[in-house]
Amino acid sequence: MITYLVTGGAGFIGSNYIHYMFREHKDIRIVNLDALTYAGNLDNLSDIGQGDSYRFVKGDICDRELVESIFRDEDIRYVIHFAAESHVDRSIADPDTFVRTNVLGTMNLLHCAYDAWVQPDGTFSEGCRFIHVSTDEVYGSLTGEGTYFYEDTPYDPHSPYSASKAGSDLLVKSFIDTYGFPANITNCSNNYGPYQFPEKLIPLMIQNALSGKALPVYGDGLNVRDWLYVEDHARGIDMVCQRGRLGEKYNIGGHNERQNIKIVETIIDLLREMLPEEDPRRAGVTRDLITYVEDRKGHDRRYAIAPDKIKSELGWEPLTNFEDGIRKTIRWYLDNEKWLEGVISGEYLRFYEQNYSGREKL
Ligand code: NAD
Ligand code: TDX
Repeated sequence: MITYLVTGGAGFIGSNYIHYMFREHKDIRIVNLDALTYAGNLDNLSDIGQGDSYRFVKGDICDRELVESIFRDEDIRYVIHFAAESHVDRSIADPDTFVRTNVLGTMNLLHCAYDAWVQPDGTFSEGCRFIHVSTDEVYGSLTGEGTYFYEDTPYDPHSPYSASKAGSDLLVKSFIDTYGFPANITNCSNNYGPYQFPEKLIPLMIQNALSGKALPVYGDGLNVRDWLYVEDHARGIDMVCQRGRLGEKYNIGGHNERQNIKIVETIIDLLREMLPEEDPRRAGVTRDLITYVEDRKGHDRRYAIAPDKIKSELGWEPLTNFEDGIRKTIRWYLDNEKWLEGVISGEYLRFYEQNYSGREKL
């Protein structure tokens, strides 16, 4: 039985990854360390019981004693590090929390994994590996058509979120370069799918449209993001963990670039198609809900990943195209309205008010 330490496994991508891993692998044990911030939700994993193959630990990745105790008590072979503060708008309002969790938390995990895995001769226990899950936002913003982020594209982060992720990437790189620490960094494009917290574009637009609320589009709505179905990301991480060359960095993305406004229009069209005729909300889901609002500060114009390396070295390819993925996602939110109601807590409503009420309409 191989034991994984997954951090942030109660969040969006982490919980999808845990579901994926239990579906795809037998004889694995997952220890899920998560602080259960506003973004972490044990309902995402309600079908997975504590037992021989799964243990949940509520705690902070910055807590040295706690993380050391996990490495002492468990025979951790792989660390899959998702835990982070992940929302750009929150990082603009409160950068410090991002530095603490994303930079110092990653540093703490690196220390503890190093201590647990290092041998007397300075090499590391056979087969151990640390996967640092990061983002394409570290590369900054693309301008020219047909340009892409490659693994050697220089870092140029603009938001406190992406700067904190860039800092954590560089700390992992420093451990690889200095100590020969067994790690990989993966940089993925925008994910979408089940269990995504409704502060992010796609679930926010689904939730607002269902409630007849305005759909707030930042700026001119022509910013481009490169969307990947979350399960394809989970599979990419798993492939890097099993077969990636140690010390290498892999970009993950499916060449699916879309302007934000097109995403919002697609969601409206699909909700109209998928809501039953007799659902009273259907009539209110129209393009009239689209409201252009003041732009995000430092808003990156375009992201687009070149996934050539992970394709050629590991044979990874996305299996879900956007047309299917967005339908599956909307279906999931329609079928899981209880989940959605459950995560929209007082804290989220306060954030929503702070982020959107001050924005001028354009
Ligand atoms: P999320 O915000 O949905 O989940 C983050 C999880 O981390 C939550 O469960 C939260 O409780 C936990 N967490 C936060 N601070 C913690 C701390 N101090 N200690 C322990 N746990 C803590 O985020 P996500 O969208 O699932 O992203 C996961 C990772 O993937 C992040 O590192 C993010 O940078 C990266 N990433 C996200 C995307 C995307 O589109 N969402 C794309 C590329 C990379
Ligand atoms: O209300 C909104 N209106 C709007 O126009 C929101 C929430 C977003 N947007 C725009 C901003 C972006 O151009 O939509 C685009 C996507 O926004 P987010 O969902 O906030 O994602 P993004 O900022 O691109 O970052 C995401 O992808 C990379 C994740 O949140 C990061 O964690 C990940 O690293």
